[in-house]
Amino acid sequence: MEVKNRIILALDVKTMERAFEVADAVSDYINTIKVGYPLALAEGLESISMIKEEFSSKIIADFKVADIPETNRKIADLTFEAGADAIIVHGFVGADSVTACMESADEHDKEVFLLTEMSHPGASAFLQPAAEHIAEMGVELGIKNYVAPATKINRLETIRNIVGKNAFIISPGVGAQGGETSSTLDFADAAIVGRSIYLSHDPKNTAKGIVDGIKL
Ligand code: 3DU
Repeated sequence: MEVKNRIILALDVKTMERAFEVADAVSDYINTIKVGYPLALAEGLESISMIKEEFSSKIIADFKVADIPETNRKIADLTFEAGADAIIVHGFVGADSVTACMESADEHDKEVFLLTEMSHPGASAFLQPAAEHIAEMGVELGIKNYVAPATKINRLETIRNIVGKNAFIISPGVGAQGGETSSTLDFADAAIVGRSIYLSHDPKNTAKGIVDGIKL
């Protein structure tokens, strides 16, 4: 996936009005938007196509899909039919559940991102011990896209080493959660930034500042 300026906006706002304001403000700098449960539950799945059409952006649906294969398949089908370019899928549920999403993606000519490990402190209890196995499973399944944490650079590096240099890694946790853009981009292809941008007084300049910092 081509991500302009290597930054993805996590648009975790709860109204379409605010989503449009923020997406419009950053549109010179960011062309890839992650829509998750906050916006989709508040405004419906059509929030995906509305943003996509208005800003010609790519949409990654962060639904952290984690169910049995049959249900995963339905979730992925609905998400792709709503216009998402990619969907984020949990790996801990196992190969059959992930494969169901991959089959949906293939049929719709869309993409799957495999979530290996999360960025918050609590993830160290159960997910971290499994993360390397999850990444290995992704490689065995032929998955190209991964999500790995910006808050734990050594873990991000470990996952990069498993999935290889040709894999595409996006990394949440930059800014509000304490991760730094430059060290994240040493190992990830793109950084995901949410609150630092959409809660700032001036989302446009904040996005510009982040992008300018990458170019230094
Ligand atoms: O912390 P921020 O506001 O920059 O947002 C980070 C986004 O990435 C947010 O949508 C969150 O749900 C998502 N995310 C993580 O923060 C950590 C993960 O491991 C996976 C997704």
